[in-house]
Formats: sequence, structure tokens, C-alpha cells
Amino acid sequence: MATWFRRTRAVSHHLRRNDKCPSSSSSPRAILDLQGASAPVMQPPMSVRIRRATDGISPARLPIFSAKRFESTRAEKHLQLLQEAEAVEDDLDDDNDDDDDAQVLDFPGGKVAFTSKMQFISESSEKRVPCYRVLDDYGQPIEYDCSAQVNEELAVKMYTDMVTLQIMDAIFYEAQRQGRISFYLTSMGEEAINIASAAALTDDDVVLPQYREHGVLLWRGFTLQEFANQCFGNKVDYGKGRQMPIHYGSNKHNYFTVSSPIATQLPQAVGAAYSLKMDKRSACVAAYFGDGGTSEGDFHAGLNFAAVMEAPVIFICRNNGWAISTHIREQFRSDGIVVRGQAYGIRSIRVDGNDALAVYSAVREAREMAIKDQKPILIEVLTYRVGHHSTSDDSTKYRPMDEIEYWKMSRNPVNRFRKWVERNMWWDDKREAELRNNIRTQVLQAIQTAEKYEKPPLSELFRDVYETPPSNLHEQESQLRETIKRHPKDYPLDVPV
Ligand SMILES: Cc1ncc(C[n+]2csc(CCOP(=O)(O)OP(=O)(O)O)c2C)c(N)n1
Repeated sequence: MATWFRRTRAVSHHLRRNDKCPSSSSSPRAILDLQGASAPVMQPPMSVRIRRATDGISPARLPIFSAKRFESTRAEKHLQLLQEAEAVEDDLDDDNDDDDDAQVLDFPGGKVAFTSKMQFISESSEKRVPCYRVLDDYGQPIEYDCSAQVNEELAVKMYTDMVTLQIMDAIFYEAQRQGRISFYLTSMGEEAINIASAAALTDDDVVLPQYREHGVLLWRGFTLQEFANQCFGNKVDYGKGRQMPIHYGSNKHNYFTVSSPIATQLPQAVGAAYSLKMDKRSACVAAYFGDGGTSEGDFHAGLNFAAVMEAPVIFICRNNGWAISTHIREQFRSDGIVVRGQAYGIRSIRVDGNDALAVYSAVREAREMAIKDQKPILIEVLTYRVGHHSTSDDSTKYRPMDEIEYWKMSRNPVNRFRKWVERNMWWDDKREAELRNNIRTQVLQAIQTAEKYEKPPLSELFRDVYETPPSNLHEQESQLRETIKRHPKDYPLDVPV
């Protein structure tokens, strides 16, 4: 290492420490290979990495600026910078060295250590943030017996609801293919995120969904008939047929209605959480969104707003690798979503979204912290969207079949949870067959019933926004009625005019 650089005690202390550091080459036991998210790579030892472009060159031949201590304009690893800041703090505590570098800037938010070393924070951290899991791929607990947290009753309900979600999705999807409903979107591959996160919340917690979280509503008691009524847009649908299928909502279940524009729910969630705070309620808000949602300004506004206002909201990001055909590599270059939490001053964790017990325990803990500390929490759940984005999509056009198969078979969250439940002797093949037959019958019945209901009357299209509808709405209504009279064949016959 070149010796002509003047160093502060702190920096040399830090370098000495790092020289002794083992290299980060020890590979983790298993690496989650989320598409596009390359596994932690082997790094050379620290002593090699801190070499400068000038190392080995005679000082006499160095350009003049090097003597002015502009020793490294290369970006440093975040961890390295933090260690260095710590070392500076240690030095400040230790002695009354009057070196410039041992001074601090007393700045709003806390003291900032000075350094004479010009260094940029690296664009990527050395190691990717690890992914918390409880069960291994074979449904075997990794460290401890989790049955204390999730007892038989809870586990069986979680498993039953995951299977119900799977069956409901499969049949509703087919119903769209048969032309009975106009649109559908499944949560295939994300059943654990849906059900396990819902199980960790209480009914008082307010949910603001994106759209792939209908399992949360299922968990809260929304019936298969209610789901079918919404998808068929019949007269008992709470939205009175004015929304596309899958735009569920329920006041009774504290579940805000799905709204299509991505990420708009996030600043709204913070507002809802702030109102819980003002009312001193022992509840929080759970706001769900996909990786694609994080490219919207509302994501950033929402997180910052929550951090500054200290709102009890849990942001649950389903990072499933794809936003329709846009891969996460085209969406962001950060280590996923979890690292954004710290940037906004929000406690964060990355969780294996295909491990129901990990999702359950992380959301439960997050809920406790959000309410006790009155602060937001960010959870990034790594998973994969096994189904097409929706019935309007064919995902085989932009992603390989074997990738889909891998996640569908080898990383299936429902199969994994079933293995754990069976291992505890809480489930068996007989119960499995009964459950699947029973749910299948119930879903088919719900569809048949929903289909028989009339559609809501045309007049409903113009209600419920204004207490007294303004004149322009009256005009639009009469124009529509006139048009239907003139072109009756262009309008559905089952809508009472
Ligand atoms: C503001 C806005 N832009 C674009 C769209 C079109 N759109 C609908 S879903 C979607 C992808 C969202 O992906 P992601 O958030 O990752 O959720 P996922 O579907 O993967 O669960 C897009 C771009 C939209 N609905 N709203």
C-alpha cells in the first residue's frame, strides 16, 4: 500500500481492521436465485480492494493532485464507510486529537463525522441483504420449533385458505376463458404472502391492497359468493358492477377497494395510518404493492411521508420479479426494495415470500413494532408471479417456460407449507382430498349463483359520487339512454334500463 498518503488515525485504524477481516468469500448455505438478482459474488480480500490506481507507481511520476490527498474518488462500499464513521466516532471518544478529521459537523438529524478522504458511497453494497426464512425447501424448520407460534388450529386455517385461494383462482381464471367474466388475475405462487401476512394482522388493521392480494380478504371472511358477485358485476356486488373484476373492497373487513392506478394506495395508506395514530388506536395499516409499484412517484412519496410523520404502516412489497413484461433488472438497480427503507429512515426486512412461516412471523413482528413504536416498517417479500400477469397477458412471450416451472414446482409455497403441517401430523391425504372437493363445489356454486343475478340498473352508473348529482351527470345519463334506444343491439340485454 502506498505510504505517502496522510491518513487520519481513524482511517488507518479502519484499514488495519479491514486488513484483518476475513474475505467475504464464504458462501451462504443456500442462495435464493430470484431471477435477475445475482447471488452474492465472491469478493477479493479487503486489502486487495482498497488498492488505488496509483499503487506501485513512483511518487515522482504521480500527477500533482495525488499529493493533495485526492486519493480515491472511487465509490466505497457502504459498509466500509459506516465502519469508518464508527472508527471516527471511537477516536472522538478516545482522545482529544486536534486533527481536522476528528471534528464533527453538528447538523440537524445528528452529528456527522468529517473525513479528509474523498469517497463516494458505492452504488451497490458488497453483499446482498439476506432473505429471512424459517422453513427450508422441504418444509423443515431450520432453527427452532415454530409450532409454538403457529399452533394446529392456525396452521390448518392457513393451509385451508391457501388451497381455497388456489382453487378459486384456477376456476375463476377458467370462467374468464369461457367468456363468463371479462377479466381475471390470479395470485398463483403468492399464496403464502397473501394468507400468512393476513394471518399475522388483526381485523382492526386496515388493508390497502394493490390487486394481487385477494387472499387477505378471503382470510378476513369475504365469502366465495362475494368474490363471484364482484367478478360478475351483478346487482349484489358492493361496487354495483361499476368496476372491472378483481376490484374487491369491503368496509366490513377494513379492506380498501382495489384501485387500478399503480401505487396510489401508498400515500393513502400513510394518511390512513396517521389517522389511526391520531385516534390512538392499537392498529396499523398494511399496504401491499408489487415491485413495479416502486417505480411510481407515489411509492417514494409514501415512504418518505410515513417516515417523517411516523405513521404505523407496514409496507409489504411483493417482489415477484416481473411487472407484466418488465423485468426487475429494467425496473431498478438497487439491491431490490429492502435497501430503500433505510434511505427513507424506515426499518426494513427481506423475507422469503414462499415460506408461509417466515412471512407470518415477520409481519407479526412488524405489526408489533409499528404499533408500539408508532413507526412505519418495510417488508420486501421475494417471490415469483407463477401465473400470467392477468387474462390479458401471455407471459411465455417474455419469460422462459422452465423459469415458470421451477418456481411453480420447486419453490411452491403451498406444497412447502403442507409438508410442515403434515410433519406435525395435522394434515393427511384424506383431508386434502376432502378439502379440494369441497372447495371446488363451493366455487362452482358461487359462480352459478352470481351468474343468475341481474345486473345493477343503468341508473347506478351515475350514483354515489355526489349527494346531489350535478347537471352534467343528468345530461350524460339522458344521452346514454337515448343512445341505447337508438342502438339497442350494442348494449347488454341483461342491464335493466
Ligand atoms: C400508474 C399505472 N401505470 C401503469 C399501469 C398498468 N399496469 C397495470 S399492472 C402493472 C404492473 C405492475 O407490476 P407490479 O407492481 O410488479 O405487480 P404484479 O402485477 O407483478 O403483482 C402495470 C404497469 C397502471 N395500472 N397504473
